[in-house]
Amino acid sequence: MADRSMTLDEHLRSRSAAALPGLARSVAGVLIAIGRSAIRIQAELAHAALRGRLGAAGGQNVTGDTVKKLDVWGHETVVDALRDSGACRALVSEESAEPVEMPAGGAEGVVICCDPVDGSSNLDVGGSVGTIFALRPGRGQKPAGPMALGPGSDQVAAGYVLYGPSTILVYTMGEGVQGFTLDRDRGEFVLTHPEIRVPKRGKVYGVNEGNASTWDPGQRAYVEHLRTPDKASGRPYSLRYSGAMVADVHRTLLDGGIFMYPSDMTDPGRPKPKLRLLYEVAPMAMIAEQAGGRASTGTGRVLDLAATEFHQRAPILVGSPDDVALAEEFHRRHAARQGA
Ligand code: FDP
Repeated sequence: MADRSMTLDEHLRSRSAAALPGLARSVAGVLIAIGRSAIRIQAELAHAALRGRLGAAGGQNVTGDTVKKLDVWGHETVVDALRDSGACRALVSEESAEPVEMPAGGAEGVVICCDPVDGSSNLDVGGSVGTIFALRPGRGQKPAGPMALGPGSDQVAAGYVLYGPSTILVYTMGEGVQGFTLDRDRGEFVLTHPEIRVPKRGKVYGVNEGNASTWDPGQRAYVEHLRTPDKASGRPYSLRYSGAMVADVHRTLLDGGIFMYPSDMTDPGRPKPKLRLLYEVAPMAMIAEQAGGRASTGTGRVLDLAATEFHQRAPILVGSPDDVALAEEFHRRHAARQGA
């Protein structure tokens, strides 16, 4: 039975002591560092308008997004916390074209892929945002950054922090999914959501429907199916979409249903996905699977997809296992029809 008063640090220390000594200790050290940086980020978000930190920093990041002041600040905050941990060998961040190497991370140090402030279009309107991260073994390599490449099944831990009405840190080390809420008075994350399990099926879908004209026919048919009333099978589903992946995936994990960011298929020969594989898609896929859910590209398991570039993009359909399986079925049927 999980102890609900346990702090994140206590929880991680108890888990890593029982597991592999070297790597597990580094994983715990880096997760503790992420927890510390999250406490700084949530405080800064709360005061950003007062400190003149809202708005654009000027320029675009390597994937072409407009960079906000808080994106830059969040990246630097995460870098500082990871360096201090002494357990991280490299950081692949949305805000840095090349990995940030941290040679002091030690032979057992891990490589982390992170989007420090995800959903940043919500920043200036007081919406929820998040931090997403995934850890892979550094294997003592120099430089360590390339160890972030390869399939998502190489990830040894993943998680996110949701900055909303409360600050919630959810993580997995490959043994289920645990959620912690920040107790702002104590400055500690406390276990509030032990052993999160995603419902087998939900009643809600989340997708940017403004992009519907760019979807392939299978995706369009699936969403049309969800919108079509049928009492017996619980349709229509409700639509919820916040514009921040962390908030949408968190809701999906707790309440069930499906979150989707399919590729733009305007040119069917050149699919254009939006979300980044290493620090958005693959971490959320690991969390979903560890919670009993499913994560698909539409045609295959996300965690089997091998990253060959640091800022590669991929489509994702993630959530309740029955909902994602049905979405895949629609994609399959329409692909077969097109091939016939
Ligand atoms: P944002 O561009 O605001 O950082 O990373 C991408 C992301 O947010 C996700 O958090 C979110 O789910 C998605 O993009 C929103 O994209 P759209 O505005 O295209 O719907």
